[in-house]
Amino acid sequence: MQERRQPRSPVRAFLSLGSNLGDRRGYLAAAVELIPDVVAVSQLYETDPVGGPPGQGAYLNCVVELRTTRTPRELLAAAQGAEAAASRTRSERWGPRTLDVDVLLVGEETVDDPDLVVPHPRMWGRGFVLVPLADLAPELVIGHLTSDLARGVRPAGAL
Ligand code: A4P
Ligand code: MG
Repeated sequence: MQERRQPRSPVRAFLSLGSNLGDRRGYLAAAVELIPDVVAVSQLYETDPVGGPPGQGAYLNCVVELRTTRTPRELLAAAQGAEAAASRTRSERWGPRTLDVDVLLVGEETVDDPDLVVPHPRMWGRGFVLVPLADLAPELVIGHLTSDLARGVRPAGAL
């Protein structure tokens, strides 16, 4: 008999989006259209770059919420599809980019593979992730979002 996959129950998932090159708002808006199962979008925030080469421009960041049955790996593929559609080229780590989409959380699932780690290992120490995440799921950031992290994250209106 053919093996069947257990149907997955829908869970809340969160992806973070960032852009600091070109038409930043346009890249974020196009990505939100491409990412499947989006049910909510945070406010936009203009944020000081964390890491990377000196002199790069400020980012626009937001977080999207999904209600989804997709696996973390399917969501990584969707994230990378959205990056490719924004003509992102990978040059240097944390360098300027038209679009970066990271998988933050997929329900309670954990993944620890070389090319995919969920929850995103750096999310809890980053204001540019936690401030927009707090718009959608304040209960998740309690105990993580300090005033130090929120510094350098400025409201930039709705998408
Ligand atoms: N990867 C592993 N886990 C994940 C995950 N949960 N979601 C792998 C997405 N990707 C994941 O990413 C490198 C590899 O991470 C991918 O091939 C994927 O298989 P990348 O997007 O190619 O490179 P990167 O983004 O330059 O590196 P990295 O380490 O992912 O950087 P981060 O942590 O994403 O940080 N400052 C501000 N203000 N705003 C920003 O948005 N973003 C970054 C990037 C740095 N500084 C920033 C911002
Ligand atoms: Mg990334």
